[in-house]
Amino acid sequence: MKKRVLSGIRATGRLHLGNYLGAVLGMVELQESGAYEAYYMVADLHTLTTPFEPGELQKQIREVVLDYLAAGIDPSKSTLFIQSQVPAHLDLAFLFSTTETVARMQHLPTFKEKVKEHPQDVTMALLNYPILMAADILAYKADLVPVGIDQEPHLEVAREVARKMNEKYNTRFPEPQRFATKGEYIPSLTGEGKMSKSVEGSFILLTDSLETVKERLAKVPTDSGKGEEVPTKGGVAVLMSLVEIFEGADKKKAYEKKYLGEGLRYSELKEELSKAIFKVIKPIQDKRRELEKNPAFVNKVLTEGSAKANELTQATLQEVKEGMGLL
Ligand code: AQP
Repeated sequence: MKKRVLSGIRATGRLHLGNYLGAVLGMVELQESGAYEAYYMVADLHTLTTPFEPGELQKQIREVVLDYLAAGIDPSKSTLFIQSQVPAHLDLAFLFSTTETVARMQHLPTFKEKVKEHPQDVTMALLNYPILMAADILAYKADLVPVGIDQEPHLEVAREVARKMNEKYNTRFPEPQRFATKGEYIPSLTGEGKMSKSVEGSFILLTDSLETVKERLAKVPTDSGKGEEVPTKGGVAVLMSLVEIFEGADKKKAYEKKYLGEGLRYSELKEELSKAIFKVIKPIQDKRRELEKNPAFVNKVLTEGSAKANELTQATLQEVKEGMGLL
């Protein structure tokens, strides 16, 4: 039997370079390896853990589905589905929540960050986010989870839940590991924190035009372009890491040499970098336009995906309920 892979992205907006490099590229790599059974979802239930607009949700779910398919998720090789259409995720989340304490969840760095961002909206759903994520992964008995490094504390919780369930209730869950990509942490264009859908000015979207990419990079804060040490923080460091990813390590070294020598002209760097980024996202945009013309195909992919996901996860739910004495 093939090992399984599970990953998901919240329906909080269109995907950005961080989502693509940190998660989707890994998802595609594992799909293409042929060595795994891959399950990829739009995490619409996770979207409800921070403030959301009900009237916008269906549109946002669709945006993520289109971005996934356009960026290389191939429904003939991977199972693509919407999380809320697979109810075992919620059943398992409740059952798993009996293994973890409130204090353990409150101490997670991801929880603390969200509390700072949304102090008026610290809901039970937010506190329970890592348990729902453990349910997402363990429902499929997934061994590998292609996600960015920001998700590592949540994976630790998933492993903990797996261990406790196995010890207490005789289930057979593997301890899932993160599958890391080269772009496991893409910094925000503001120079502080990570690139994030919900932080305006932090991201470049996969659907951005060349002009928009240029406008976004133009706003990255820089300095005089000359100094004794190349900055390792802030806007200049962000530009350097994007140069390395999109134009290669040699190009980055050449810019660093200029910074330490005659001086670096950011207008030139940003112009070249914009073009290099757009070269990568343009084919994704072309494919997305084709998919937008074919909603029947997209609907069929999702219907078939949730049917397959439901079948598998109902078997896991049965095992857990039996182990816990509910059946
Ligand atoms: N900056 C990033 N660098 C690398 N990977 C990233 N991911 C997110 N940001 C970066 C990875 O993308 C996947 C989807 O994340 P998510 O939408 O489920 O939640 P998130 O991490 O909270 O993503 P955002 O963009 O920051 O969304 P909002 O603003 O809505 O919270 C995950 O694998 C994540 O690691």
